[in-house]
Amino acid sequence: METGFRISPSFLEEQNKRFESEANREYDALGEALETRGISIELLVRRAGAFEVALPSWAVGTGGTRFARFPAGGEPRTVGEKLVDCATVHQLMRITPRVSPHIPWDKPAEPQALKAFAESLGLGFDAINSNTFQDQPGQNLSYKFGSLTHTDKAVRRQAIEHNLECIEIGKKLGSKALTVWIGDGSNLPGQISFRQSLDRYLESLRVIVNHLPNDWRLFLEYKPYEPALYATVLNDWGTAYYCATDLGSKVFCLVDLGHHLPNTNIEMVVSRLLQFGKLGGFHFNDSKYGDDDLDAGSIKPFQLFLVFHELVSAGEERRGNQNLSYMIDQSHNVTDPLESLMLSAEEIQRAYVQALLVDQKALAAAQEENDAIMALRILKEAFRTDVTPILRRARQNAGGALDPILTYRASGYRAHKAKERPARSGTSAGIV
Ligand code: AFD
Ligand code: MN
Ligand code: MN
Repeated sequence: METGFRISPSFLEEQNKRFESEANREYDALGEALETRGISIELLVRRAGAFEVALPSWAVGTGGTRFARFPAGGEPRTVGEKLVDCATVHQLMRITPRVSPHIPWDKPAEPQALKAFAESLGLGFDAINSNTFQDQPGQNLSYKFGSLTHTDKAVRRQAIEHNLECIEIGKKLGSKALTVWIGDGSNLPGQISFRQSLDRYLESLRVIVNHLPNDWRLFLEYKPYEPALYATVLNDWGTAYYCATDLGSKVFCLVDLGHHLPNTNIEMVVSRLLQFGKLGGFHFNDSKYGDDDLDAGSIKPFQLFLVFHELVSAGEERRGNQNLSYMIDQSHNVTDPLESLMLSAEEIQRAYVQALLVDQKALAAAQEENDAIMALRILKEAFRTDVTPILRRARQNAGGALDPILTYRASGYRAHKAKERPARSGTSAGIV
């Protein structure tokens, strides 16, 4: 597999020189300000540097709505090209070392070769995503009326087999988790039996869980509506929690921030799932109205901060195999997807570092004393702190870019890719 154009390390270094003196000045000023608050900036730089979030393979192509898709030039046409784009994001950001693949969109002809190619780019694979919400060319039975919960056992069997195939591919790629999101549900009242469809869901999932390797986890991704616009089978966190509990110790709930009805208190959902030991991970994005898949932190940065505050205050923010899985899930309709991914990864890391600034002891005392104003003030003080110098320094220490977006633009990466990757008709990238 060819990489084509890559940003050279010397170019990156040269670019960093442009931003260095200002970055240093701002870092020193913040260091001093934090010191007076009794906080060590070096410690925060280390924790920021240890933060990781996975990239979704489907988000490096231009997304679309159900009306249209307006692809820009240089879109990746193969899974190899998607990996090269992800590697470029990681090269500049240094916090996105894994890619979450989607089958069959990323189905590799030779999984081992793909794994080796990813490794040569400094990447690994995160949770593998199955897809039974579309029909694929040559597929025997249709998912028009459901997949894992279909009334016809043969359709359920086909959907189960697909998930088992995903596990097999994932094993070869080095994944440790399977994420299952289904489009099953109903568009009209009376169309499905709520009770029987959920029973069938559990019955199908049980077969998949039985095939899960011991060191794997399975994430149940819930969503209130779309494509089923009256009711989905796995509609909310409560149902997901019930199912994850029923399905045993390897099964967890996945919180996609956009999969909640407007005004849902998502940080509280996160806290509950964490408290019950059933929070598996996240799909980060932002939302104004529904499953908008907008860039993380673009609409409700305070909410993102409060989510991380719940994780940090519970001491559960660690990321890794047995801990939480952090993944981005976005659709970039009008931006260069790589720029959106870089900015989003930074916003997620920012929310995490801001949450680390919360004075936990003072907050606990304010809660104990029922001092609501002081409690809010403590949270706001952390949220208001501009931690950009910390994020920059962490990237710089790891060999990344001080200003990823400007460095990316200056490199001409997109123009190079537009030449290397002439658009193919029928290229489908980025649902969602
Ligand atoms: C769909 C769903 C969901 C899922 C993604 C990838 O809304 O967010 O994670 O597809 O399977 O967009
Ligand atoms: Mn999602
Ligand atoms: Mn979604």
